[in-house]
Amino acid sequence: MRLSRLTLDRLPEAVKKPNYDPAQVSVGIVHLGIGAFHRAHQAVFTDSILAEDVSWGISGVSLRSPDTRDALEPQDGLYTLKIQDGEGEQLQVVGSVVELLCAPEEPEAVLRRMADPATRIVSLTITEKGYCHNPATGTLDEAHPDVVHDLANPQRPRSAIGFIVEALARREAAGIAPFTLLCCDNLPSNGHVLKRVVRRFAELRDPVLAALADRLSCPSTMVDRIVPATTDSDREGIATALGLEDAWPIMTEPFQQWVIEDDFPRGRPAWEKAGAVFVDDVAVFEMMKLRLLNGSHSTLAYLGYLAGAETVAEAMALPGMEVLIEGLMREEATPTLPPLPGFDLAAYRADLLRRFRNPRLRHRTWQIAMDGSQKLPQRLLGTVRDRLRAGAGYERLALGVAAWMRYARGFDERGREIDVRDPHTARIAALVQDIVEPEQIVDAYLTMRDVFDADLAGSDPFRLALVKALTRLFGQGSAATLRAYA
Ligand code: CS2
Repeated sequence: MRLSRLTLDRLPEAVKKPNYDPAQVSVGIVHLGIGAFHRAHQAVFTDSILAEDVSWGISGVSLRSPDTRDALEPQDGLYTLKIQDGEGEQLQVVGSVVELLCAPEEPEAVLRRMADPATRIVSLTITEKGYCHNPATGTLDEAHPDVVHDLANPQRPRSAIGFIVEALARREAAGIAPFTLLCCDNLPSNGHVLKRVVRRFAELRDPVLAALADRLSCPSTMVDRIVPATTDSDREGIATALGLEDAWPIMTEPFQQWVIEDDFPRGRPAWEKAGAVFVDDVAVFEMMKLRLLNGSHSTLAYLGYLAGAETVAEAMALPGMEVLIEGLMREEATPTLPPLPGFDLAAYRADLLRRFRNPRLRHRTWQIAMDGSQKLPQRLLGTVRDRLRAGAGYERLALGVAAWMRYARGFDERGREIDVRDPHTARIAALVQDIVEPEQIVDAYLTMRDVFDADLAGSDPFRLALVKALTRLFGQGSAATLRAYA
């Protein structure tokens, strides 16, 4: 038997259930990119407030595969969240996702939902590459195949940006005020990045639409919760615990954080009642999270993978790793952050180390290693740039970047092929796969101007630091390089 509205009352006592009737919930939010992260984060905050206002249900849209819709539709959108760490676990069934759509199969239904007057917020978790932007500059990549496609076929878009602009055009034509656009991806000033790419795309479509985009509210947010991909063994465990099948449960940690700029002209859920924090300016929080959490995560992922660690917890246990990550955060990244009055950064860092050690989450280094070309600029390279300007050291950051260079080249330390997932896998392979000299490898990577801006690419000290780190990685391997920090 399957989890659904009909079987909700069969759930064991200990499982937390919706404290409202999911059948009464109507759509107020369209979410683009209904992956695991959204379902462990924004959907859970929303679930907590639906008892007070059932008009904020979520229509979850996949921009690529039908998998999530196919898994959740037979379950009326219900799914299980398993929250776990070394101290225990809690199961919760979430009911805030009340509709599932697969954009490539039903683009018209998606556009209709986005243009519906009841839709007041369109939120996004489409990952870094979903913004079709140049990661080094944050501007629209006008040559991106999806951008080219959507400009040629504005009524049948493929990208999130294409959907947003077409939906806004339809609302405008029908005299319906625009929705608030809520970016929930790990990008610096994510609301600004989103607005910039939407505005530029709108301008390329029609100058009248650009004026519309200018008036959009795009609050920035900082989102945080660690959510490893679900495995078949997770599914089996959930089926046993529930006594019901759930085709796509979500695994996560107890920690959750959401900092949001309060700019919602068409209203918003009272997410603060679920623990979200509303502030005037999110930029500092976002920078702190990107540089401390995500910068460490990527470093752990590349060095860990190369040293044979399958998960983040295993990578943390490698001799030297924790010292390296702690030093990267405290000595190299923290001094680059603007002041955060009243915020205890030392406690934040200690908490991150504890979260990375979570023995119950099997967060694969390979998962975090994905899309490095899109992630490195805001996670590690911006920090390096600030350190360079300050005349300060960045040896650990450079080691993280060099580990990406070794990883993305496509072979592990035993010469076996790595399944590198990145929009630029082929381009990187063409650049560096035939070269073996660390110096030449570094130079080839530094030609990627969408990753390394002219400042970084032209810096001799940075180049030398990369060559030194990459030489160590090729000469001794990742585990021995790490051990030197122990
Ligand atoms: C991770 C993030 O996959 C990755 O690149 O660094 O998804 C990370 O787990 C989240 O940002 C935590 O909030």
